Amino acid sequence: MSSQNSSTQGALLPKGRLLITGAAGALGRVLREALVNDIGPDREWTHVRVSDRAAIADARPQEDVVICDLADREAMERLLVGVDAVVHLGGQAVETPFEGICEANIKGVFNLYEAARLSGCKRVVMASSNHVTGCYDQGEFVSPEMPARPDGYYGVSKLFAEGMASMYFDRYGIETVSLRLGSVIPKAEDRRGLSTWLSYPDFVRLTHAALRATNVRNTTVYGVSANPHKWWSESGWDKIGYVPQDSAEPLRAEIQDKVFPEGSMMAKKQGGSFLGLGPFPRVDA
Ligand code: 15L
Repeated sequence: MSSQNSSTQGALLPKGRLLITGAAGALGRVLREALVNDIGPDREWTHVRVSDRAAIADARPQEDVVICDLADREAMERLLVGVDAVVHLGGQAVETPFEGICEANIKGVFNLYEAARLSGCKRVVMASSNHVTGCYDQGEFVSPEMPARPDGYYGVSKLFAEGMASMYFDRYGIETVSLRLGSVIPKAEDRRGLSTWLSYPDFVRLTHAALRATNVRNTTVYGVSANPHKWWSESGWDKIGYVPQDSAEPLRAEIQDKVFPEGSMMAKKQGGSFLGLGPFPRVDA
């Protein structure tokens, strides 16, 4: 899905109340750590609510913790009350049987946007994924304007999220920056990662940019570090002001031979290991 109905990069959003879903997960923890000094009456965020289905063991005094299941519509409506902007990191993060994806990533995203509409929330930063285009061949250069080619139910669910972002902007004016994240891990681990790696600091830069830019309308960008052999376009980066500073390339000698078996879908397609998952046996109720 191409969703570049975005326009200019702008100044910072006004101070406000931020919600981070998926706050107990790896990306949630990285983002919360980076934001810790930005919370307070005179800071960028006057109030930060952190939410997850799991307990948030390391919550800080300035974080308002709410345990919430994305699939619970009423709970989501309560969660969004008083929120100006959301970073949506919650949901299923890997390829699984459809049932799990459906609850967390389909119903969950519906609940998120409906709750945002009802509460008057103005901005969503959506953790989308490179798996929206995971069936392009490795080495092919892909931009957000090109047709989606999801590599599994997870990728399809992220495409659904991007569709919801588009519809909720066009109909209700809620702005979204969808981040088609690459491999957000401490360091690149294999040859694919030389193209797909997004460092933790660049993930924080990207998320900050997506939160702060004004007049983003509905924009989709790839989230990747400045890897010289990345497969994804920088389209939209200038609009939100994202400038990556890290690169996986220094690890090339160490990891370039770590690859899936030649000829396998996992070696051929951009989605890598996700192409090795499924079809799944039927899950009976
Ligand atoms: C993702 O979107 C997933 O959440 C993560 O588990 C990784 O698979 C990553 O993409 C990737 O493509 O490396």
